[in-house]
Amino acid sequence: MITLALAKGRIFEETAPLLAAAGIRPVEDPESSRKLILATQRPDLRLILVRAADVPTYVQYGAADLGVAGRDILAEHGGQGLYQPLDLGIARCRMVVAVPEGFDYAAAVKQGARLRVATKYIGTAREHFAAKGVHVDLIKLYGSMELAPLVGLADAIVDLVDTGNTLKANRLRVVEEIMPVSSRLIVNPASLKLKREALAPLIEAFARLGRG
Ligand code: PRT
Ligand code: MG
Repeated sequence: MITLALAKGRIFEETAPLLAAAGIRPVEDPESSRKLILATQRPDLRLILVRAADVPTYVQYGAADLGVAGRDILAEHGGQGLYQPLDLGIARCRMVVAVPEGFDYAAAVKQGARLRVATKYIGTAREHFAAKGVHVDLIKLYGSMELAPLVGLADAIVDLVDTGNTLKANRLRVVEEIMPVSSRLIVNPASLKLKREALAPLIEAFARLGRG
């Protein structure tokens, strides 16, 4: 049995066409089903649905043989125990530093001010600001980071931006780009050895269909 870990929402929606092109279709719609293990029309392949941030953990421990995870999630996870053969080029966005429109970020940094930064990407943010020599106190949030500067919780946020509409609607602007983000195929190294015959054609199909 091959187990593929995916997150509902963006990741599933953008992975589904790649799966379909590789001849894999879930037998139920994950968005409406409450099941966490979904059979596919291939008897030797099943999907498990987990939180986006948990995909690397399932693959690292071999509970899933492979998965699809954003570079944002992988950077935060660290990538230990994961083989990352492919950038699938899906679910693209950017990880950025954003501040309220009226906040002079450059001046604050120049003055050596200590900034409060809210984010769910604590590790990545710490590395980014340390490399720039910017002093920060990081505040861990689990979502809706855009709210934090509006209510005085933080001076800045580290978050993902796609169209920029969410930042704009909340009167925030990008001041630094941390990294471009897209989703990658991740594989458990032991699975790759033990199930190579089943996994190799799948990885090759993803390689042909992805746009990395
Ligand atoms: O839902 P859950 O809390 O479990 O996790 P999640 O919200 O992180 O998962 P999900 O499914 O929303 O995102 C999964 C992955 O999609 C992320 O890990 C990224 O790799 C990728 N991705 C691509 C994005 C975006 N684009 C994106 N725009 N993830 C989140 N966003 C957010 C962004 O932070 C902003 O708040 O979408 C909002 C809208 O963006 P704009 O700029 O288009 O307005
Ligand atoms: Mg979400």
